[in-house]
This record gives sequence, structure tokens and C-alpha cells, in this order.
Amino acid sequence: MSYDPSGFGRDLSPSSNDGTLNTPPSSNDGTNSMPSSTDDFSGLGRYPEPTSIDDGWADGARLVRVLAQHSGHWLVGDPRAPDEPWLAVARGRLRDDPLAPPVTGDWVWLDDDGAISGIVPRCGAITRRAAGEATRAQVVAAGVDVALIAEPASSPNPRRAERFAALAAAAGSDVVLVLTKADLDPEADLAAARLARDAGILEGISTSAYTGDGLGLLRSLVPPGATAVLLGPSGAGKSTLANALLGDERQLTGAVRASDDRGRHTTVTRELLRTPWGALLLDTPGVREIGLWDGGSADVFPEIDELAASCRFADCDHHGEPGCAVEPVVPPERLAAWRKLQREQAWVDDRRAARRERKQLGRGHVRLQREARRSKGMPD
Ligand SMILES: Nc1nc2c(ncn2[C@@H]2O[C@H](COP(=O)(O)OP(=O)(O)OP(=O)(O)O)[C@@H](O)[C@H]2O)c(=O)[nH]1
Ligand SMILES: [Mg+2]
Ligand SMILES: [Zn+2]
Repeated sequence: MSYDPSGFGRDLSPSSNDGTLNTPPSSNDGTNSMPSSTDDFSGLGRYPEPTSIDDGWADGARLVRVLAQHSGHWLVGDPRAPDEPWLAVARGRLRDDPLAPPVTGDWVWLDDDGAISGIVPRCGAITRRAAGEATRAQVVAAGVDVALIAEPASSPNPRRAERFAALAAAAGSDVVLVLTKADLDPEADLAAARLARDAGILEGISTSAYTGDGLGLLRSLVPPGATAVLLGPSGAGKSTLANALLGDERQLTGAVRASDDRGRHTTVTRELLRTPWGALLLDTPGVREIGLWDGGSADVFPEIDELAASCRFADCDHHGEPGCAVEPVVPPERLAAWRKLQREQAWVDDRRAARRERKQLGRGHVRLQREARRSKGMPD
């Protein structure tokens, strides 16, 4: 039998399933005891903090991790039997609310019937604004320890990397800039360091899936038990890199257009893959729009905050004010990018605040109506 680095051993897509769902393996010892500290790195990533799992645990529910989302079904795995994932359904609210469905990387509770009944409070959730919408978020991945931001050496873009880095910073994940296709640039190491600096990212490395350069270093940045997500534009080489790290042609890859180096959106699902060294890797589809949702831009522009402390005016806009400490030092493109992200975040915050207000007004209205009915002796 050929080695299956994903550990899953079979094709679990619903279409290959003859319409039937895999049955969940019973938990190994029949009890719901928490994994001991010796199996913290259980093969499905870091277990959620005990404080965040206490409630569900008291109910005797079963805790599993979401490995992939399919329409109406979620591929889940039990850390005590990581080689036997199965497809589960979700209970009402989780299933029907477009904002609430479990996402890849979530830890979730299963009820007695094996349906997903709750999501453990998320940490490390990479959240972007849903494309074309001001007040709806999309959680791209949850439980992310390290965000690997892929930029191709053939057409790197620090402004794009900044945006991805802001999403990762807002999630509280570590960020590593990965300059891919290093075989195309003899100075790739230097280019990676420069790009990371220009985008405000602490760590920048260069890799080539073709030559294997930089893969060892990348592996060392995602230790066993950690969950890493690959983010970046279509065609950056994320899936090719994932395959190289997995040692298998697990992910489909697609050629870029020669005219503009754009990819063809080859990857369409997000699946948590198990690497041979015990880390988890999530390959994502390249997105066209990277809208901010929850801040994070301050983390990507640390030098601006720092320098701003020395501006003459406390409310300096760093835009022609006398005594500005930022403008003479920060490259104009980066300052412009900072302004743009600040404005964008303010716009999103405004819209979200307005929506919250509308909702509260709506609720107040319902309450008033109910009170009016009661005062007239009418039923609710
Ligand atoms: N020269 C070179 N080309 C690469 C390398 N890695 C990937 N490519 C090429 O880049 C193209 C896109 O690769 P993918 O891995 O499909 O890109 P992706 O980021 O997964 O794209 P989406 O799934 O559309 O988001 C393919 O033609 C790959 O062969 C590399 O290390 N060197
Ligand atoms: Mg891909
Ligand atoms: Zn200033």
C-alpha cells in the first residue's frame, strides 16, 4: 500500500461515498475523559484550552475537530482515532444560520446522535469581510497557530501581503511571509526578507516546491501539533507547496496565465491535512478580495505607531503636518496603504455599529409590542 501522508487512507468526498455517510468510530475507551497531557499533540492539532471546553464537557458530549466542510456535511475527526474521520451533520441553528456554521479547524461538540451541536469558542479564527458585503464576515479557518502568507517570487505584492497579515494578526496567529517559486529569482532570500519588511511581517522565508529549497525551514516554523494555514492569491503556488510538504500529490494544482501571472482558482475547498511530521496544514482557495473585518492593521504597521509618538501633534495625520516624525521616514506607498486600511476599518466599524443599532431597535420594538399586548390582556 502506498504511504498516505494525510493519514486518512481513503477518499472521503461525499460523491465517492455512494450517498452514505461514514459511521463514526466509537471513542477508544468508551469514556469521555479528556486526553492526557501526553497526547496533547494528538494528531489533530492543539486541543482547545480546558476553560473553553468545560461547559460542553460537563454534558458528556464528544469533542471532535472539523477537517473539511462539504455542503450540509462536515468531515470531522476524533483526536483519539485521527485516522478514521467521518461525515457528520449539524443541528438546526448551526446548519441554517449562514453566520454560524462550523468551519474547517473548529473544535465542535457532538450530541448523542453524532450531530454537531456546538462550536467550542473559536481562537485563531482568520476572518475576512465577505466579498461584496459590508457587514457580513466569513471565517476562512479556525484554530490557526501560524498563517503562512504566500507571495510568488514572480510577482510579489507587499500591499496584498499586508492585508493577509492584518487578518492573521487580528486572529492572534503568528505570521510568516513565504516567498514561493524561489527558483525563479536567484536573489529570492533577499527578496523574501525585503518583502517581509515592506509588509510589516517579522519573518520572511523563500521556498521552492520545485527544488525543495526552504522547505526544511518552513517545516521548523510549523512544529508538530501546530495548525498552519496557507493564505495568498490564486496561482501563488499554495497547493504545490502543500503537496511538497505532505510528500504527496494530494492537492490539485493549476497553471497561471502567462500574461499576468494570475491563477485559475484551482483549489475550491478548505481541508485540514495531516503532515508527516505531525502538524496540520490548511490549503485555501486564493481569494480576489481581502476585506478587513476585525482590525489587525496596527500589528502590521508597528513602526507607524512607534514613530507617531514623536510627532509634534498628538492627532497628527502624518500628512503634511509640521513636526511629523512619520512622513519623512515611512515609504510613501506604505503610509498610503496604512491610511487606506485605517479608512477601510473605520468604514467597516461604522457599518457594523449601525447594524447593531438597527438590531437593538428592532428588538426593542418587539418588546414594546409584547408589553402593549400584555397590558391589554392579550396573549403574547
Ligand atoms: N517555478 C515554480 N512554479 C511553481 C512552484 N510552485 C507552484 N508553481 C506553479 O504555479 C502554478 C500555480 O500553482 P498552485 O499550487 O495551483 O497555486 P495555488 O496558490 O494553489 O492557486 P489556487 O488554488 O488557485 O489558489 C502552477 O503552474 C505550479 O506549477 C515553484 O516552486 N516554482
Ligand atoms: Mg490551490
Ligand atoms: Zn505625524
